[in-house]
Amino acid sequence: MKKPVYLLLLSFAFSTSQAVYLEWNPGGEGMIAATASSYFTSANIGALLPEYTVNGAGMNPDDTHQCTWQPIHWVADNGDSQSCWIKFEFDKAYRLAALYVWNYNHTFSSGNELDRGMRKVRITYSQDDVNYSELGVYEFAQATGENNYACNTVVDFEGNNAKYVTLAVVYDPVNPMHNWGDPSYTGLSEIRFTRLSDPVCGDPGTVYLAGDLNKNCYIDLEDLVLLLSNWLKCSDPANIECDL
Ligand SMILES: [Ca+2]
Ligand SMILES: [Ca+2]
Repeated sequence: MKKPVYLLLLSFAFSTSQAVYLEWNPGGEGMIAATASSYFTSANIGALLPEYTVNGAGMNPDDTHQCTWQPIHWVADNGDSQSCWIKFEFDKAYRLAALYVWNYNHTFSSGNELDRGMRKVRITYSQDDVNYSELGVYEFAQATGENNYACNTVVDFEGNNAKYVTLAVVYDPVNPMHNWGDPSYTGLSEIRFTRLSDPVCGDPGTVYLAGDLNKNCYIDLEDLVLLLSNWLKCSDPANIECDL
């Protein structure tokens, strides 16, 4: 006897969290502060502040960075090159997805200062600015010196919760790798963070209750109808006639 078949249009359009750019937005939502161990003040263009790495200064519309000598980069002060750090603060803790880096990218007619770029960098993060966890030590690629320099270092933040993130050079006097070779200065042109959107059903790690047949994180009539639509059917490979 043919079993009755129950039909219902069920939604299987699952979504997952998306990476969202955390904009520079002091006083609002997103990144609200950038501080550093020090900054250099140029006689002709003024202070090279840490916020120039996050406020879009020097960024082209196509998300590349310029190489001109303008207040568009951060440079640690002379004497702080081997111990410098830069710290970023958000308005609240976010599940960070990735860090995008545009290293120090200054060129001029007779040469460049690309060797000022941060190289060996310890990345730590915190929710209270007191207790920090280490994400790891990474090598930041050297900038290209082009006026349309595209991001060439991406660090996976693995969804860790952070309100503060610090990038600190790692100095080894025997084999200095804290920057790309400049003996006096270390700098950075731009960074960006992305965060994961708020958790949604379907994200990796989602817990599904027994009976949540359509895996939408609710047990309701849709699951019951799905169950009934297969009532007394079978898929026993040892009994191909069982569904008749
Ligand atoms: Ca910049
Ligand atoms: Ca369900």
